[in-house]
Amino acid sequence: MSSELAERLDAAARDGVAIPQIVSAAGVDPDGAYAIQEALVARRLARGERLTGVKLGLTSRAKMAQVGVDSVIWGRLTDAMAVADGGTVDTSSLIHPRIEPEVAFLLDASGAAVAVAPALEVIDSRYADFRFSLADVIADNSSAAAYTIGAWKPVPDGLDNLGVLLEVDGRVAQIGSTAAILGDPRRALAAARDLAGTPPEAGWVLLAGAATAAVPLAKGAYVRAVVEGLGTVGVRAS
Ligand code: OOG
Ligand code: MG
Repeated sequence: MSSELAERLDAAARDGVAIPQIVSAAGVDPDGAYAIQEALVARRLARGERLTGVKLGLTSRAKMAQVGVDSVIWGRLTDAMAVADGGTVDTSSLIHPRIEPEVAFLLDASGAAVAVAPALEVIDSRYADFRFSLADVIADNSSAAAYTIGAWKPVPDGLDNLGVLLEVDGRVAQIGSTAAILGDPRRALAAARDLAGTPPEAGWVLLAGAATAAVPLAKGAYVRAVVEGLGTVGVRAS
């Protein structure tokens, strides 16, 4: 069953066509959903993609409230999802993309952070109306679609209360603080170890989760995130 559900989620992502909440409908629990996620990402790896890291999701109350799911989740990142800072993300095959400001860590082989950067994540639920239960979103690789990382910097002492700004076409869309991310985004390092368990590879990225609610990403928009002290990161949607 898990390979059939993975195949349907994969097809939804490739075709850009939303599907119903097939995972919760099948009575799958969160552990079963992670097995589906693994099978889903294995399909991408079989097509030649390479793992580049891990994302955490729903690490802030703003995000939990936005999607109505209140557990921290994780997903897998691949090279096909990476978009250069200042580059263009192709949204033509996405269903209803949203974008959110994040903090990213660069990991060493022990899972420790060697650098930090401001980041943007594009999420795109494969479920109709962006509605899902916990098991659905886990199986859907935690809505991962694309990500952009700004310039890496050494990890400063205080990361726990930095201002976060999300701008769309030069207008403020969201404001928040890194405190929204598990109280301190550095907690994402332990959370990733506990949740994902998979030993990281040196050079992997960890997305700590969005500091604010996500906003819709329209074709043509230029989106920029600013994290106080860490700098800025931007991406255009085509
Ligand atoms: C789930 C993914 C959440 C985050 O940063 O909180 C996430 C979703 O909102 O669809 O990536
Ligand atoms: Mg995110």
